[in-house]
Parts: sequence; structure tokens; C-alpha cells
Amino acid sequence: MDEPSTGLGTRLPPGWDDHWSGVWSSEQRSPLRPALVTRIDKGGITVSESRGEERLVIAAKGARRVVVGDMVALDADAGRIEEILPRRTVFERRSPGVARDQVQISSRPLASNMDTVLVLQPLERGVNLARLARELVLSWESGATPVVVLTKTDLVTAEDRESQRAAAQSFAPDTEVLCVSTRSEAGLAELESKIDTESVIALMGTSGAGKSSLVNTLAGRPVQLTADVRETDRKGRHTTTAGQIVELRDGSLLIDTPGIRGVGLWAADEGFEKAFSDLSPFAQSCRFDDCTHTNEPGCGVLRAVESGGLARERLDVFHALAAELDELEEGIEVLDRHRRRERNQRSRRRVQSRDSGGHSDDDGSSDSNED
Ligand SMILES: Nc1nc2c(ncn2[C@@H]2O[C@H](COP(=O)(O)OP(=O)(O)OP(=O)(O)O)[C@@H](O)[C@H]2O)c(=O)[nH]1
Ligand SMILES: [Mg+2]
Ligand SMILES: [Zn+2]
Repeated sequence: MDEPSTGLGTRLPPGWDDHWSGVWSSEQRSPLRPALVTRIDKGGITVSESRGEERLVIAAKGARRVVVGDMVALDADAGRIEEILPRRTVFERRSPGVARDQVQISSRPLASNMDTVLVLQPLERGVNLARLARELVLSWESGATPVVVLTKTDLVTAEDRESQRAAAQSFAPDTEVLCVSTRSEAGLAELESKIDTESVIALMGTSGAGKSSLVNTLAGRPVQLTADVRETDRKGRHTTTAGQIVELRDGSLLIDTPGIRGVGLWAADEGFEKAFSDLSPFAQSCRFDDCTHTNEPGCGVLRAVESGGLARERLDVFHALAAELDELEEGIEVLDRHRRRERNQRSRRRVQSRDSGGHSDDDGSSDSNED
């Protein structure tokens, strides 16, 4: 079937849908071709212009920050990515570590265009509700829809499973909670029915949650997840695989990027609101608009806790994550001030060096894409 709106014919990248057709036809991109970024590692950037086909390409200057999951416009003859199409969802992580003598906090894209995030928690260890809340904030903030997957149901009693499911559900408002076992295959059909064949999914979950087992099952073959490579690489080699896309047996695509699993909170306003939407009806009756639900008089949320309408533990997790986000925002403000100061100093230096006849380089704010 030909697509008259885009004139691209039938050879289209995996994951291509009406959304991308619309984006593509909104601007004249011919003679460029669309492609999906399926892998990034030290060997280069791999893209797919059509299911089953892959090739190594390079990126033009404006497309250097390409991530796995990006839909791009490719100069097919030159083998060069010219443009990253606007991301519909994106995982960002704050760049960790210390640069020079300053704490550096900035965001960096990790993976893009996921539709669904499977948030895995192992039943046999007991659902970690605080962790679940955090992972849901991150999922919502990316723009994708989370689905909570409680794993290894074969290791717990039905009673245990149901009470944990209920607890998880109470920490996952507006979110589906499923129980699965890759061992007994319970719940797998239901999970697969939630995933569209053309959709892109990502996984989150602590070590041992069952991510590899689930991916192997959904892919129908053994898959080497990216983190597994790192773990077994004991020869001191620095593996720089940033991620890959794995095709699952139903045709959907799985983004496998180790960074997503260890991602920290990053300025998550909307994600935070969505992950705690169960508190908003109570908060609506708070006396003060800027109530923090800590000790304010007339607080509707505290009233709900007292009357048993809201679990104390739920509010505690809310406060812990809110405090973390506040701290992060303060850090960003400090950094902004620092950056402004640095920039001013730099332009002063530049003026000085021009005065003394020396050459000046440009801003050089290189956003490197490596760890
Ligand atoms: N009984 C049972 N064991 C499971 C199930 N799923 C996974 N396991 C076991 O749980 C352990 C951890 O599973 P993995 O799939 O390796 O977990 P992971 O999330 O990939 O862990 P990392 O790679 O460390 O991040 C393994 O020993 C699996 O065999 C299940 O449904 N039932
Ligand atoms: Mg694993
Ligand atoms: Zn309040």
C-alpha cells in the first residue's frame, strides 16, 4: 500500500505509524529517507530503513545527540543522519558526576519514542513501593504510559500475590498492574495483549526483577541485554554500547538501554503529578494553595491520612520524592548562576585576548554524548 501523503512508498522503518507519516509530510524532506536508530555503540550508529535491514551511518553536526529509538531523516546515499525527527517521548537522565570543581547537573537524552514502559517488580522479594513510586514518576515524565508488571508469581501464594497486587495498585493510580511468571507462563498472554504490534516498549526494574527472562520470553529467543555485556566484561575493556532495539516476536520493539534502569529523578513536574494523582482529590480541599501537606492547618491530605482514606506510607513516599526534586531544582539554580558567571568571565577573557592580539575560540559548549 502506497502512502500518498508522504510519497515514501512501502519501504518504511520499523515502528513507523500515522504519527510519523504526519511528521514527515509536514515538511519537505525529500530526497531524505526515514530511518529508525536501532543501535548505538562504539562501532557507530546503526539505523534501519526497513524491517530486517540495518546499516551503519554517521550523524551530521546537528544530529549528534541521536539516541536509540530516534526516528531520523537520512541522506541514504551519503549514509548520514541529517535530522532527528521531533521525539514523541524521551527518557532523560541528569548527567551525574563532577566536572572540573563544580557539581554538574544537566539532562541528557537516553532513549526516545517509547509508547509503553514496563515497570517490573519481583513478587518473591516483595514489592518495593517507594521504588515503584519513583519509577512511575520517571515513566510518566518520559511521556510514555507505564504498566506495572509484578514478576515470578509462581514463587508466591495466590493470597500473597493478590495482597501485593493491591498494594502496588494503591501506589500506581491510573496504571495497569499485571502479574506474570516466565516460568509458569501465567499472565504472559494478558501482558502481550497490552502491547501493540507496532509499539515501542522499554523496561525498568531493579537487578533480579526478571527483565532478561521477560525479554527472552517476549522475543522468543535468547537476547543479550546491554547491561549483561557490561557485567561479563571483566577484561578491563570499556564497552560503550549505549543501547539497542530488540524486535519481539509479535513485531513490537523493545528499547534496551542500561541507563534507563538506573535513571535518577530529573525535573519531573508532570510525571510527579501523574504518579501521585491519587492525592489530588484530597489536596483540593487544602486551605492553602501552596500547601506542602506537612503540617499546615486545614490540610486535606493530612485529614485523609487521619481518617484512613490515604495510607501514611503513601504520603511518606510523596514527601521523600518531593524533597528530592526540590533539592535537584536548587542544584540546577546554583548551576545556572555558576554558568552565567563563567560565561561572563569567558567573554571578558575573549575581549582581553582580542585586545592583546591573541586568538579567541568560540563558546565551545560541547555537549558530548559519552559517559
Ligand atoms: N521462579 C521464577 N524465577 C524467575 C522468573 N523470572 C526470572 N526468574 C529468575 O530470577 C532471576 C533474575 O532474573 P533476571 O531475568 O536475570 O533478572 P534481571 O532483571 O534481568 O536482572 P539483572 O540482569 O541483574 O538486572 C533469575 O535467576 C531468573 O531465572 C519467574 O517467572 N519465575
Ligand atoms: Mg538481566
Ligand atoms: Zn495539604
